[in-house]
Amino acid sequence: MNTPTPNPSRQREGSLFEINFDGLIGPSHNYAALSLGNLASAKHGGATSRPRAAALQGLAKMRFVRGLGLPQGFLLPLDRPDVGFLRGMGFAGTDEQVIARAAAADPRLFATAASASSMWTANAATVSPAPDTADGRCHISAANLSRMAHRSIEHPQTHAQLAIAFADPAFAVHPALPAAFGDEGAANFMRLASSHDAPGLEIFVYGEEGGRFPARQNRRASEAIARRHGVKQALFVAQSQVAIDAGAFHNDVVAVANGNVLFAHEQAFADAAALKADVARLMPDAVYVEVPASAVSLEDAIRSYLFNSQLLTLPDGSMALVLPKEAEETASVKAYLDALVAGNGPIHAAHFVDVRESMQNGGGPACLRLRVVADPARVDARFLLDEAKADRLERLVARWWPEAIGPGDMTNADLWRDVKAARAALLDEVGVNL
Ligand code: SUG
Repeated sequence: MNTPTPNPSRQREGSLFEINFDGLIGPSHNYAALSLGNLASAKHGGATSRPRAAALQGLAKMRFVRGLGLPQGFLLPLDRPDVGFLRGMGFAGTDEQVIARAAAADPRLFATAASASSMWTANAATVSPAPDTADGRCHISAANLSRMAHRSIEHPQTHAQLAIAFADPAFAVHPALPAAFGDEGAANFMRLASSHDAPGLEIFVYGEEGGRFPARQNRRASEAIARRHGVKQALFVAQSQVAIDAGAFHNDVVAVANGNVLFAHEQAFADAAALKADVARLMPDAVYVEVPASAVSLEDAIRSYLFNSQLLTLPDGSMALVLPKEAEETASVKAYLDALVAGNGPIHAAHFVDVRESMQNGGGPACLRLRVVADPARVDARFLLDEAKADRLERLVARWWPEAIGPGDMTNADLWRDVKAARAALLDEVGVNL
């Protein structure tokens, strides 16, 4: 990865920017095959993870995006294993006893409590930027992630963290919706706007039950979020069953939007023609870049995570994709991208980053970030990244994060003691009490 020189002088003060808040990958990162319908997670269940390498890969990606001249933030990993959850499931004793007892008695339940899944901050919340909302505030709703047990326990801590990072009155931070209505946050949400600080068209993408895998996003949840955020222009769009059945457990596996561009696979939506017509009507300057199945099959798109890329507007106004290495290594996708950036379309560059540790659990570059359109001066500065902080975080990870976690380590009490100590060191470094 070549890191371009940052150019912070291009950032004007007092205006709105898109800030990517990446999940700092937690020390408990492991492969437990917890996500039905997520093919990468199923495939790597029981493999040995490398938490230290994972977190360093994530930090390298943050540095890279910052190096493109864009502001960069991060969110902290949640406290794992979640002892409170295990106590609720009937395990008692000291924290260490709860962990040891749960790990021995019910390995899958324990893995549920130990997952580092909060790294995928695209699922942390849905964000409606201020220009889109009736009261002119940026509304942020923590996602309940209720369709997967290990993810459903994230939202109380996530909400608490978002309330700290976005405490300024420019933001309204809401708790998660009731669990009956599955909500996956920004992974099932797209925004089109002429520029980040212009009023946008918010597109909420839901799934319908009845297929091979669970549909995680419920239409009523999408409608509730749009209502509570006071979104002025919203569309509600169904994912195609073919895509969910092929492993597109979130919409952001088959589509991504940025600025006035919607980049999507031909088979992403149940009724792409209707979506195109609505977008053209509501946002005449929108550009719909559709990738035909004849160029990239749904299978190749999902395996390579072509669409789980960050589509970014750079300070010079051009657009670039930040994609996983797997996209470069998939012949059909590489050929498509070469032609795309060479053409006259709106996307001018493709950069490839190594986030393999996250990819093996089904999380690409776009899963690892939550986009918040905001004035950086209104965000709690502890959650913003600069070079010096990135250096310190890398040193901390290198010192404290476990090198590897294999299936045999899950009952190792020393490992979990180290994992808790690693997060405590991080919180101490960042100065956040969570
Ligand atoms: O929810 N994987 C995550 C991946 C989330 C990707 N996010 C977006 N597409 N925005 C999930 O399925 C796997 C954990 C395990 O199996 O150990 C996991 O939770």
